[in-house]
Amino acid sequence: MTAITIALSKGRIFEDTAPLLRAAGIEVLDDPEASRKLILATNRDHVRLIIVRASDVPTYVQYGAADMGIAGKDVLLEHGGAGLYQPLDLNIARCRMMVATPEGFDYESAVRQGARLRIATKYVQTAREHFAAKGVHVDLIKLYGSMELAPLVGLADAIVDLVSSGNTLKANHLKAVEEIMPISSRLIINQAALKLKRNVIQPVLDAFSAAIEK
Ligand code: PRT
Ligand code: MG
Repeated sequence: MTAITIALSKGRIFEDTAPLLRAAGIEVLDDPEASRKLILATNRDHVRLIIVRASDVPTYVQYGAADMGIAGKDVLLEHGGAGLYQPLDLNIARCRMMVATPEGFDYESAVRQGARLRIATKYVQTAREHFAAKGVHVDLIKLYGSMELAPLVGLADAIVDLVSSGNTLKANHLKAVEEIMPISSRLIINQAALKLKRNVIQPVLDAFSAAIEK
């Protein structure tokens, strides 16, 4: 039988995907949180998982090193989506892409006055498009993590980051001032693999589609 490789990140995406895989008859045999293995076997001989950084999932699928994968819309917008077929919003790992500032910062009035804002973010493409559409001039500062720190130490006026419970913002005396977009994770498929391995990929796609919470 044609073999397929599915790329996933551990943590919330793996946790939310395991029930969907189960619905497709795929049981993962190792626990990615406990195991140091990067290639995980499943109960189906022809299906294996690879565990990669969330932001690397589209790259593995784009180049066909994985046939399919699951990635957040945040990650897909930064990647650009080249070579990827994105048939399904899985409605998992949901959160919101937000602009956030220190509690005492008057964002509305800074925007109204046409101030130039320094924005720290991991999501430079999304941030650039958002502020360009609003006509706000920004200097974007690329960070790779802990964006919440940037306004606290004078690196930036505001951040663009993902928010789910809001606890991280609150703990750092920041407030969300604008929603950019809701975020969830999508199934992505290598365009060539979809044609060449449709016999294996289509049933997984159908099972996911039937199992997702609308
Ligand atoms: O963690 P790592 O640096 O390896 O990579 P990653 O953060 O890209 O991966 P991971 O596994 O943490 O997230 C994978 C995907 O989950 C992201 O691409 C999003 O699509 C989605 N997701 C859903 C989130 C969140 N919710 C989320 N809350 N990703 C990150 N966060 C972070 C956020 O950046 C902030 O630092 O959680 C913090 C805020 O959480 P609250 O609950 O305090 O608001
Ligand atoms: Mg993370």
